[in-house]
Amino acid sequence: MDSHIAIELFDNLHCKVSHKALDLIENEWYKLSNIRKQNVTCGCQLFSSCGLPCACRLANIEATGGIIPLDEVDVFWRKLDLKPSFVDDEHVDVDKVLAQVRNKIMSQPDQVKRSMLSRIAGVVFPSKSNKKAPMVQEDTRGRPTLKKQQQGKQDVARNSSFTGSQQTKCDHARHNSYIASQESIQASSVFQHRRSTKGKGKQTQDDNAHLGFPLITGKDAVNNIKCFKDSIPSLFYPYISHIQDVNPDDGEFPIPTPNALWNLHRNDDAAKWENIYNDPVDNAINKLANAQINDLSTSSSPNLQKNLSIFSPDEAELAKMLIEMEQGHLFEDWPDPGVDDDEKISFIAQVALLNSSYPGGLTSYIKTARELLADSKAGKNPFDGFKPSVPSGEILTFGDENFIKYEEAGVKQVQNAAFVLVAGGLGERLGYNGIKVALPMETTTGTCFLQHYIESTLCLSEASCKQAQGKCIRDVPFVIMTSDDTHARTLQLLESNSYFGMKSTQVKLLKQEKVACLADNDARLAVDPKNRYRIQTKPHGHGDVHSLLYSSGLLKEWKDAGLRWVLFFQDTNGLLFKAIPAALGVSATKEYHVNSLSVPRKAKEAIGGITRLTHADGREMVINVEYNQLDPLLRATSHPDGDANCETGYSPYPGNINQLILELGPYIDELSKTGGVIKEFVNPKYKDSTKTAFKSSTRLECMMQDYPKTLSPSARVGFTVTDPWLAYAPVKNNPEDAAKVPKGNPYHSATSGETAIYRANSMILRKAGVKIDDPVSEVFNGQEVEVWSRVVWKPKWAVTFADVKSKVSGNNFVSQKSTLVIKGSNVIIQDLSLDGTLIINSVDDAEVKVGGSVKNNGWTIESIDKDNTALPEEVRIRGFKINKTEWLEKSYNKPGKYSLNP
Ligand code: UGB
Repeated sequence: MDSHIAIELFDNLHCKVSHKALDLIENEWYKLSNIRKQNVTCGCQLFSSCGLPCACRLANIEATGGIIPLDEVDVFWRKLDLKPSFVDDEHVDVDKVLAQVRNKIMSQPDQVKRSMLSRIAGVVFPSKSNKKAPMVQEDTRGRPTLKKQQQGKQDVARNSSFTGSQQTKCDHARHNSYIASQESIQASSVFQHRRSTKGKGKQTQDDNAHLGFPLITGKDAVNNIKCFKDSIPSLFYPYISHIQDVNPDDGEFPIPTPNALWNLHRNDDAAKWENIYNDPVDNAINKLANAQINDLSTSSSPNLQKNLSIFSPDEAELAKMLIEMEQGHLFEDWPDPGVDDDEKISFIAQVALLNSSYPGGLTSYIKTARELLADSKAGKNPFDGFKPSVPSGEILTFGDENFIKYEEAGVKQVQNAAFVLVAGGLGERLGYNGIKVALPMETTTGTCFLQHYIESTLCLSEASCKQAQGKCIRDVPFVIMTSDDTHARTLQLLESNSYFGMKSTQVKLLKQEKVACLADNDARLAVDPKNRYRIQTKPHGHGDVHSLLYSSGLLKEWKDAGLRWVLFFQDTNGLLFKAIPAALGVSATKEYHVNSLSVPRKAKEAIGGITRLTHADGREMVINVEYNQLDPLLRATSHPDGDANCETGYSPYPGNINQLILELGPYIDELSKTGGVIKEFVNPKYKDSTKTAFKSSTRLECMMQDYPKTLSPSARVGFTVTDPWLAYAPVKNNPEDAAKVPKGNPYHSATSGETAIYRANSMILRKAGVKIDDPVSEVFNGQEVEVWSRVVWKPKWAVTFADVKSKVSGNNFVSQKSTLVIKGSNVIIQDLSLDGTLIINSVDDAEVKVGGSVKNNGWTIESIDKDNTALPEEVRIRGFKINKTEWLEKSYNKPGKYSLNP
């Protein structure tokens, strides 16, 4: 090929460089026109691999009206044979050729040697090449300045394997043996396009991306896009990297399909890449089929319709479902494909999660929401037609014969029970920054709620085994329901404390998902005010625990293992385990399918009331009526005083403390009918009396104690009332709100939660015969509380009243200012007089008799300022701290019999 002779551009090169070099440059020259037409970039392969001017360099030379300078041709081509050459495709004898090359190089002057060696090194060790891509002037249209682009290109040229400048788009397949590593190809290829967030900014700024072709760059392509855009199915847009007007005479269809485009650019060496390219094409075809189906249903949402191409068939199906459920507003502001695609895909991922985590899916959620919102707007009372009355249940008196009998029966049942802690609530009312189960239950020992719950469960289980003459058949399951707000921190708390002595396999965490918020009475899902690609969500309530237990398969597993009971409890009640054995005994003795643990309730106290509801049509149920519903229900049904105390000083309706004991068999039977779905409610805050708009978005909620609502009248639903001081002292209210609680009603704060533990333990010791001073009254964080002796024991010392009684004998006395901490299972308190602080630690096999007189300055309680940020939050929310002034601490670390008698 000598036609280059006629091209002016080559004038400098005639007779100065080899014919092979001229042929290669001429090829590149012709390639330039294709590159221009197809709006692809050069790739600089000829320059990088052969040291000859590549297409973009030729274009630059031409643009400046010059001719190719001799310096543009590597010295290699100027010194070798200038005769025309032929491409030898036959087998290459590497050793022979290398020997020839070596001889040739050795015969050159030093300067030429260096040049040749550097060229060869550049080919063999491409990453070390110092060849740089040329400057190409472009309209930056908001992209990085030319200087910055140039820097980037140079870096790429240095770092990649002959992929040329960063602009290279479609050259990968043509590079054959010089192709870059697969990772670098993928970084810019269609495969990465959909899920990649990299380069998103660049694409969104590109006009072509705005036309829906994010892979096509350059203003020259705009005309082609405009011409053919409408003839190409929109779902292909994101995958098309260039468009060319193909001449119909070539036998090609004038509108290029992706395959046609591909064929235009492929060569045999690159065939291996074809499969990779085919996948997205096949995908796109599938999507087209899917989009055509969906087009029918998404026609009311043009923005969604345009974007269907970016979704997989399943994702498109979800989007279609939203349209069918009249949620088109969610797509209202969506830009064309190519812009924010990743956000759109994560939006659909969120929809998928909301859909899968709600029994019956989002369709069911929206339908129920519409019904409940309509009822709420119409002012329909969920208790319409029902008359409330005081139910009958088992009322226990701590420490009497009956109580001890039930405790014993309950302990026996523990090894047939599973314990379920609902701890998904963030505790907004408390305003504590950590998770509530990590809060110290009391600050004398600093034991947190979760540790106490786990240790109590283990000890009850051990006691149960002992009762069954050591026949321990299983580890008692312990489930914690968490939420996104609490999950990671709960797991971390468990792991960093070796599960507080429980086997990690015994503990299961079930995470509840939040539900979609509702923006209006039509149940239009609320868009997150901070992110248009997110649906706003809020917690669904503790009622989720039933569907989670059911869907996790745990209930069935437990039933198969022979369990009989499931116990549910809340996150911050330090007294709870004092009532569990007796309440479980009541369940077993009375064969209750549902047993709600309750306490006497002060009228208007913020806990639900257990109520018998009887309908005019004969329906009847014993159910918790939430505190905000009880008063209106009573007033509406011939109780003009509403929620009021009776002669006992308490409301006649026992207070629900959300400690439920369900019998597993009937529970599974019921859940297999309902799937664990609990009747929900909605509580919108309307802007005005027209009830047409909400102050803020609302959502459906459900409560675990509403489980009996769907039970048949034959279900045995009962309750067990215990003394108010024994079983309930939750930590729910922040100091400010607690201080506003009407006098006489419980504060439910960290202050009252801790002091209630000292009171209960002191009262139990009193019942067991220990003389304990009366409490003194003090005010912390604006709350007046009784301060009793700080008596604390580990569950291994006693889990029942019978245990306490068996470990206390003789004449014991504890003064009000005293602290007594018992951390050992075989510690006998006998004839002890304590006026100060005494701490006993002992291993299980050590039997320690503690008596005599202990007197020291002890640990005192000091009032603190809740706003003093120098103190930890855990302390500030109590309003007091413990000053450890003087104490006697004894540890018995080896088995044996010991006596402490100071
Ligand atoms: N909880 C969850 O696990 N997930 C959730 O989505 C919400 C909560 P609150 P609430 O004992 O004084 C209940 O918020 O709901 C957990 C009863 O309904 O402390 O206002 C959360 O982590 C009410 O009848 O209580 O009121 C916590 O462990 C009354 O008995 C538990 O659910 C009241 O408790 C309770 O959540 C009470």
